[in-house]
Amino acid sequence: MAIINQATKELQVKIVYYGPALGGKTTNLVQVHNNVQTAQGSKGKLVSLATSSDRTLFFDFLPIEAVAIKGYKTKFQLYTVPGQVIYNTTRQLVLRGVDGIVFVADSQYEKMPDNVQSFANLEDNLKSLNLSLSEIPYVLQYNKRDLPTAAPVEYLEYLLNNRETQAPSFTAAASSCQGVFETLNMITRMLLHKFINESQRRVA
Ligand SMILES: Nc1nc2c(ncn2[C@@H]2O[C@H](COP(=O)(O)OP(=O)(O)OP(=O)(O)O)[C@@H](O)[C@H]2O)c(=O)[nH]1
Ligand SMILES: [Mg+2]
Repeated sequence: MAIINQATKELQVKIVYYGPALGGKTTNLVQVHNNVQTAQGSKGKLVSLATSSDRTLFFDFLPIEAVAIKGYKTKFQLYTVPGQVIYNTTRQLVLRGVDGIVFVADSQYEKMPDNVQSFANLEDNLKSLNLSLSEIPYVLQYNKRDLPTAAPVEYLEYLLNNRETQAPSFTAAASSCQGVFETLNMITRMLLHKFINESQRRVA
């Protein structure tokens, strides 16, 4: 849950990277961790709880502190869920208190069923927390664009972003950091807009 402190002008938000197994969620956090210093502000330690083969077992966690935005000292807590289907209980736990979501889809044709299944699983898990995508800011990232087997963006849009209010979507090749900060900047902007504007309106 976002924590906003008007007195100290501090805002803390939780962003969860969600998506199918091996889609590139952990890679996004690794790239943010490696490159954030110059781009956005100070960073904390990247904590990864993974198996020996680098599959996320519980989650990854990366706190980053942005330079003051609109006079607020802003802390973003970035989490990834384990994408493997069997770890659903863990995904539900990590989603608790989520403020914003980045859905990392794998662009490869053969991964489309996994993408669709993971997106439906996200909606189900939000529902079990009495939440829905209509109230939680989220963005889509179509990752692995560098691979020759990547499906056209229009196809991904049709499968994952075919609704009345479309979410912002970004193409990415997270392993070479392409699109990683574009995605993060958009979700943080959406969250700042939501929380700072809302709370200023309440105060006014
Ligand atoms: N070619 C290519 N490979 C990528 C890209 N992004 C990630 N990968 C590779 O895909 C594999 C899986 O990436 P991870 O970041 O571990 O995927 P994940 O979504 O965290 O997977 P789980 O933890 O199992 O849910 C790794 O070998 C990455 O190097 C990309 O943009 N292009
Ligand atoms: Mg992972």
